[in-house]
This record gives sequence, structure tokens and C-alpha cells, in this order.
Amino acid sequence: MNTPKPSGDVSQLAICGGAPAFAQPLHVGRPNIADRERLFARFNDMLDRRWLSNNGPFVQEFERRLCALIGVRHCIPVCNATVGLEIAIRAAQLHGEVIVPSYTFVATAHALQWQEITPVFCDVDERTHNIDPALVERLITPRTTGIIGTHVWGRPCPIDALTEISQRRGLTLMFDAAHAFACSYGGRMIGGFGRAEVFSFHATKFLNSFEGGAIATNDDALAARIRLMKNFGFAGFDKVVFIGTNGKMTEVCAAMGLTSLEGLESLVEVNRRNYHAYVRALDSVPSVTLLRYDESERSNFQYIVIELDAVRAGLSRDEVVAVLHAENVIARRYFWPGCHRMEPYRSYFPHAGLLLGNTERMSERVIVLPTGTAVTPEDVDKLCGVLRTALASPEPVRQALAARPAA
Ligand code: T4K
Repeated sequence: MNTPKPSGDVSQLAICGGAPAFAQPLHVGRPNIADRERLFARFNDMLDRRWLSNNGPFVQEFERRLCALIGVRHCIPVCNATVGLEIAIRAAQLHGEVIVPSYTFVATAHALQWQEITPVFCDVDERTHNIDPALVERLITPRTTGIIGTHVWGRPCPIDALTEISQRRGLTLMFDAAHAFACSYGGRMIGGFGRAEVFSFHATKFLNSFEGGAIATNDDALAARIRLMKNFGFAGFDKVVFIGTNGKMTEVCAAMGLTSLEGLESLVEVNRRNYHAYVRALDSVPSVTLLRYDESERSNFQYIVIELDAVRAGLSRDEVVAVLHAENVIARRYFWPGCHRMEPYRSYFPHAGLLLGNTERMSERVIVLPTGTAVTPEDVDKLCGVLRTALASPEPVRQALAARPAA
């Protein structure tokens, strides 16, 4: 049973001794589960067929449906987006230095460093949270071979500007599209830009296949290399023609992916409904800015991202996160503190922060809030009521936080 929270009464906040607003934790990235009957029917088919992995019929069907939805020639399912990035980077023969945002999940940088390619961190545009093309150009050196932009929160990078730079400077352009499945840019679906784009279908993502991802490309030769590389380089029984790894998607994951795809439109609707509930509830809170989606484009509305102006709020971002956690709202600080402040990058480039001012400021302001099918508009109202209450009375909240026993 959730506790009703009378909005405005600071003494009712959990941090001040009240009962938590939510009896069960409200997570960011709670998986969306589509039609169970369809999923179990697919599991039965799979078991009857005794074909469990290695480019099985569900994987092949998943690829066909992904290609049709996105309008690309290839959308090769893989075991997860991190390995997908590694394979795409290797298949495109990137080496030396590659320019990436630091404001991204650390997998974007790791996929390069894993192959001893140096990620060169570029700052982002504070308004969009995406890599700033005006700054990319300054980071190009004779060792640079590529640019990887991340479509942060599913809101596309400035693709036109990045394409222009990469063509003019002879660089390979790719995108980490982990967040951007079923989103569009200029009316065209994400997946068809750059040399390749990589989606994530991790459990916490908009479309999930338990674990999984896909590499989208319109380049036939690149796709052929990727297909070999994700299967140890095998080009037939006993015939290895290429260096490879094991990046295959299993049938069980493809079954989940196919079932999730069938529920795609209703998932978008749920996320859109929650997003609008958040916009209504937070619109008039002066210290909070909710990141907006361009509704003239296709979007999955998967991330509810707010920025807190700590000076106006009288509370820091981390204090607000602590208030929410006490209410059982497991809000997240993605992508704090920025890849450049994580190992091994902080040791390799101890001064990288000097060129990453926006990344550093933003990663101190952002809070990601729960949405998806596990969250109702009533939950959103209650959560935002807690937030408004705390922000209306920062002093008692700070005192309550200070009085907590040290963790
Ligand atoms: N590029 C970008 C831009 C990405 O954001 C990601 C992944 C990648 C690349 C790499 O994609 P994959 O290789 O994963 O396909 C989570 C996800 O694990 C990660 O996939 C995702 N980005 C990232 C943004 O979020 P963590 O370390 O925050 O995970 P964790 O365990 O804290 O889970 C997040 C929340 O979800 C928790 O509050 C619990 C909840 N949860 C999680 C799982 C797995 C559930 O309720 N049920 C579940 O089954 O990274």
C-alpha cells in the first residue's frame, strides 16, 4: 500500500520521519514486459525446435522486423550494445583516436579503450546534452580516425553538422544509439545515419530483449564483416576468415525482442502519457527544468530528465536525490561524474575536465526519474508532490538530512 502524501507538509516527508510515499521502490529503468502469452508461446516453439542460438529463426525474424521498422539494409542483432559497439568500431577499422562525448554511459568509451583506441572526450551542448559539433573540430589531430556521437536520452545528436565535419575531414562517423530506438531525426529513423548506429535492448531500455542490441548500417561490406566478427570469424563449417568474438544474440533474447516489438506503440503511449504528467506537475517549479522532447519527431520518451538549479532550490542535486530515495523513488544521477572522471580515463587524462565545463556542470545538476509501464500518472503526481514539498521548504529538509546517521 502506498501512503497518500498531502502535498506541502514538509513534516510528512520520509526524510523528516514520515512514511515513504511508495511501499515498493520505484526504479528508473524498470523493464517493460510485453504480452506474456506471446512470449511463452515463442519459448515453447524454440524448445520444440531445439534451436537456441547461432542465428536461429527468431534472430533472423527479429532482424527482418528491425530493418522494416527503421528502413535500413542491415540491423544485426548482437548480445548487447557494448559488444555491438566494439564490433562496429573494429569492423570499421577505427584506430588511433576517436572523439566521443564524456557525457554518456561509460560503455561508449570502454568500447574504444578495450581495443586500445584512445577516446578523446568532447564537451556537450548544455541545452541538448549532446556532443557539440563546434568543439569536435578542435579535437581532431593527425591520429583521429572517427567520431562517435551518443543520442543522449534518445534525443538525436546534431547529425547534419557531424556528418559535414566527418566528410570534410575524412573521418568515420558512428552513433551510440543505445537510447534512441524508435526515434527519428528530420523525419528519418535513427539507425540509418553515419557508417553504423548501435542500439541497446538491455532490460532497462525502451525496447528490451533481456540483454541485447543491434548494429544498424546501410553499408553491405561493413555488415558482412560484422556478421563474421560476431561469430568468431566463421564463414562456414571449420572455416575462419577473420578475427572475431562471440557477439551473437540468443533465441531466448530474440523471442523477448520480437514480443517487445509487438508492444512498441503501446509502450510509446505509456511513456508519452507519463512524460506529459511530469511536464504538468513540474512546469511551475522555478528551480527545475524538465528536458523536453521534440514532439514533431518520433520519440520513445524513455527518459524523464530534470536539471536542478541548486542555488534557486536551496538544496543540492544530491540532497534532492536523497529525499527521493527516502521516499522509495530510486532516482539516478546519470551520467555523473562523466566518463573522464572514471577509471581508467581519470588516470590517463587527469586534466580532461578543463575542456569539459558543460559536462561537469550538467552532471552535477541532472536527475533521472522513473517512468515506463511500472509507473502510473498517479505515481508521477505523488512523486512530483514530494519534490515540490521539499523544494518549497529547503531549510527543514537540509536539517533533516544533516541529522541522519552517517551511512
Ligand atoms: N551506451 C549507452 C549510452 C548506454 O546508456 C548503455 C547502457 C550502453 C551504451 C551499453 O548498453 P548494453 O551493453 O547494456 O546493452 C543501466 C543499464 O545496465 C545499462 O544498460 C544502461 N546503459 C544504463 C544507462 O543503465 P546501471 O549500472 O545504472 O544499472 P543498474 O543495475 O543500476 O539498473 C538500473 C535500474 O534498473 C536499477 O534501479 C534497477 C532497475 N532494474 C534493472 C534491471 C537489470 C530493474 O528493475 N530490473 C532489471 O532487470 O546501468
